[in-house]
Amino acid sequence: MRLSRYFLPVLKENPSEAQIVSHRLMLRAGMIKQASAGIYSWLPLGFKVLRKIENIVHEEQQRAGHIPMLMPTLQSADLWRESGRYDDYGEEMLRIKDRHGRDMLYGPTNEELITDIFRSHVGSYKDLPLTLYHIQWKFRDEIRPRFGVMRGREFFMKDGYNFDLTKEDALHAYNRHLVSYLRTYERLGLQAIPMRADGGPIGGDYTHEFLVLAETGESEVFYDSAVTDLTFGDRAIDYDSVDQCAAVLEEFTSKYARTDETHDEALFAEVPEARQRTARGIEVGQIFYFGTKYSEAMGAKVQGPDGKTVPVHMGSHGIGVSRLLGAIIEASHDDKGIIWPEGVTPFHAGIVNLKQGDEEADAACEALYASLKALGLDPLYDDRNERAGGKFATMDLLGLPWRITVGPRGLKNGVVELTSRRTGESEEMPPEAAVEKIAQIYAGIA
Ligand code: P5A
Repeated sequence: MRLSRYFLPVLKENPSEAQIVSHRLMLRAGMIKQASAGIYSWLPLGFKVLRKIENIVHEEQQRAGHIPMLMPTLQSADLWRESGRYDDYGEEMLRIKDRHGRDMLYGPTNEELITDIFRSHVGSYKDLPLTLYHIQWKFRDEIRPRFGVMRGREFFMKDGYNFDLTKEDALHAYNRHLVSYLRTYERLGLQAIPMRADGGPIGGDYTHEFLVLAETGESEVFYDSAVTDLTFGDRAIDYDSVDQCAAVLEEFTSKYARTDETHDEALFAEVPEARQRTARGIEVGQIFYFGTKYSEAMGAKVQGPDGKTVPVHMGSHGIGVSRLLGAIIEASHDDKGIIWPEGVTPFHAGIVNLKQGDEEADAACEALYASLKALGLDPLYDDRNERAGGKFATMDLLGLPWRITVGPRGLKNGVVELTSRRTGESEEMPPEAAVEKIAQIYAGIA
C-alpha cells in the first residue's frame, strides 16, 4: 500500500476522551472511530489487524478440530425464554421488536441458538463429540462502556460450543480449548494466564478466564508468580489425546491463579510469600463447562450406546477478538506509539523515502516495494511529500516492526537502513539484503 493512496486519518493531538494508552493509540493511528458509546467503526488499519487476529483464531480453532460456522447477530427471544435467560440476563441484553411485534434481541452470546441447531439435527451419540464455533459480533449493553474496544457494547467474539455424551468427554473438550487458547495467545505475542473464575450469566462452576497482566486491566487477580514462567511454545500436541490435553491443563492451572471472584485468602497464603502477587489483568477469553444446563432446559438429547436418551454435556468457550487489539497494544507500546508483534502487524514493513521526488530515491523505494510484494509480503510505502521527521513519527506511531529508510546519501554507498521498531537498532545494508532479511523474519509467520 502507498500511504498517499491509503485512508489513514492519523490524529496529531491526544484525544481527550481516551483514558488508557491502547484507546489513545488506536484513535491516533486512525484505526477506529467511535460511532456511538461503546460502538466503533473499524477504519482500514484497525480492520486489517482485526482480520489478522481473527485469522489466527480460526487457524488455531480448526487445528484443534473445531468446526467453523456462522450464526446471526439477531435472535428470537423465544429460545431464551426456553432456557430461562430472557428474564435473567437483565439490562445488558438489547431487546428489539420487529414489525410484527415479535420479541428479538441482539445476541450477547449464543448458547441457546446453538443448542437449538444441535437438537434439530443430532440425535445419536455416534455424531459426538462435536464442537462448533463462529466469530461474530455480539452486543452487551454495558453500563459503563469504556477504554475503546476493551469494553465495548458491540464487540467481536469467537464463541465455541462443545457437545459430548459424558462429563469426562466434555472435560476433555474443556482441556482441548485451554490448550488451543494457550497457543492462540502466544501466536498473538501475548502471555495470557488461565485463572479460576466465576460462571456469571453463562453458568457452571468450572471455568477459567485467560488474563493478560496489565495495569489498566479491569480485573483484580491473585497469583503465584511461578505461573508467569510457563510458556506453551511450539510443542506438538495431539488434540485427540485425553492425557496430553489433561497434562497441559494440569501444568498451567495447578499453581494458584484466581480472579477476585474466586480468590481464597487461605489458599493464597499457602503460596510462598516471595511469590505471592496481586495485580490487574485484561480478560481476553473464558472457557466454561456447564454440563446439562442448556441441554436439559431445551431438550437437546442423544441416544447413547445403551439405547437410553440422555441430555448432552456442554461447555462454551469465548475469545474477545476485538478486545485483543487493545490488550496487544497495552502489552506492546512505547511513548512513540504501538509496537506490533510480527504475527498481527497490519503491514510487514514500512518504507520511508527521505527525499520524495529524488529520482534515485524514488526508484529505489519502488524497487523495494515491488520486491517485497513479489515475495508475498505487504509493505507500507510512505511516498508522501513530507519532512523525514514527520514520516518517522507516523511510522513509529503505527508500530510496524520493521522500517526501511531510503535516502540519496545512503544510496550513493549502495545502502538503505533497516530499523527494528522494538529495539530501535538500525543496520545499513544493500536493498536486496534488507528484503532478504525481512523475508526471513516472516518466513513461517506471514
Ligand atoms: C463463552 C463463549 C461467554 O460469553 N459464551 C460464549 C461464553 N463468555 S464471556 O466471558 O462472557 O465472553 C467471552 C469473551 O468476550 C470478551 N468480552 C468483551 N470484549 C469487549 N467488550 C465487552 N463488553 C466484552 N464482554 C466480553 C472477553 O474477552 C471475554 O473473555
